[in-house]
This record gives sequence, C-alpha cells and structure tokens, in this order.
Amino acid sequence: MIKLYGLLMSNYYSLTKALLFEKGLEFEEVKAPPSQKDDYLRRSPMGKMPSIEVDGQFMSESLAIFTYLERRCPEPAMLPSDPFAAGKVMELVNHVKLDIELVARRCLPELLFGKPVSDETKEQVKADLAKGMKAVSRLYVCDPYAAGTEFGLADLYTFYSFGLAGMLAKQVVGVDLLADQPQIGGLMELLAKRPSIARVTAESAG
Ligand SMILES: N[C@@H](CCC(=O)N[C@@H](CS)C(=O)NCC(=O)O)C(=O)O
Repeated sequence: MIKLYGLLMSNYYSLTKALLFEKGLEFEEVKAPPSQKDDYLRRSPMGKMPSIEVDGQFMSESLAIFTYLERRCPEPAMLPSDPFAAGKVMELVNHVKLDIELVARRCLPELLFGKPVSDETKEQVKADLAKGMKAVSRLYVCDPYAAGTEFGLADLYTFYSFGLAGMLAKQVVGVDLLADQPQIGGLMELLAKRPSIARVTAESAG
C-alpha cells in the first residue's frame, strides 16, 4: 500500500492525492507537516510535502511521484501516447510550476505567516508573473482540457498551481492572473468539478 505523507493544505500534496484517485490506487494518508528533522529528510530531502512511501522506500517531488505512478499504473494515462505531445505537456507543466506557481510563492510569507514581503520583491513578482502568463497562454490548448481533448497531468498542475498562485497574486500584489485569460478561468471551473479534484476539495474542507 502506498503511503502519502504531508498535509491537505499543500497544493502539491492535494495534486498527488487527486492523481492517486485518478489512478484508482489504494493509499493511506499520513499527516506530516514540513520538517528539517532527520527522519523527515530521509523521506523528503528538502523537508517538503508531499512524499510517498512504497515498500519501505521513499520519494519526494510531485513530478517524480507522478513519473513513478504513471509507470506503475499506465491507465488511465495522464500523458498523451504521442511522444511529442507528451513532451509538450511537460513543457506546459514546467512553465506553470516554475514561472507561475514558484514566482507567486515568493509572496507566501506575507499571506500565511504575516511576514511582509518588500515592495521590490512585489514589483519583481508582478513583472515575472506577467512574463510567465504570456508564456503559458501560448501553450494552453483548452479544448476543453489544458493540453487538448483529454484530461491529464497539465490539468492537475493547472488546477493546483493556479489555485495557490491566483490567491497569492490577488491578495498580495493585487493582480488578477486570469483576468485576461477566460479560457484558463473556464478550465479551472471545469476542473473543480472533476470527481478526483472535487473529492480532494471536499476532504480538505471536512
Ligand atoms: N517541487 C515540490 C514542491 C513542494 C512544496 O513546495 N511543498 C510545500 C508545500 S506546498 C512545502 O512543503 N513547503 C515547506 C517548506 O518549503 O519548508 C513538488 O513539486 O513536490
């Protein structure tokens, strides 16, 4: 049985949980807030969540966990079978992760821990988010899913990255990330109704 370590408040933990539901794999959730303690770092070397345990072995990083789960359980596939199309999904996922989510995350200390972020950082975040949004808007297909007609990995990263990044951008730097992106906004609404995602949301609330 797979053990999933972390907390539902983490967008990447929630993403991994939704992925496990999509794959129909049984798993057990173990509450584990981030830590720099030695036993935690054995599971997740940066002390982050999520991580998984399989037969006494550990793995961190949501994309690494995805790679393992996709190989272990190829159906339903979260990547297109066409090699180039699969690469394009990873291109979109990487830009969403690195150029949207990770940029907006610089504002997290202000929103979550009341530690003000400097005006200089906020200006840089705004500029970097504008650049990132231009980049990802070139890659989204939204027909109706992120990368085309099939639900997959890009949809999971869209939902869980834009969820957090949108909130941080709006509340800390006053930017509505999706104001000029109605197609991504529509996709977010569609994805919220996806049974795997809706179940994760319901379980987070309860
Ligand atoms: N690149 C990692 C990011 C994971 C991540 O940033 N996790 C956050 C929660 S969403 C965390 O554990 N933060 C605590 C910390 O940085 O110490 C992934 O894709 O899994």
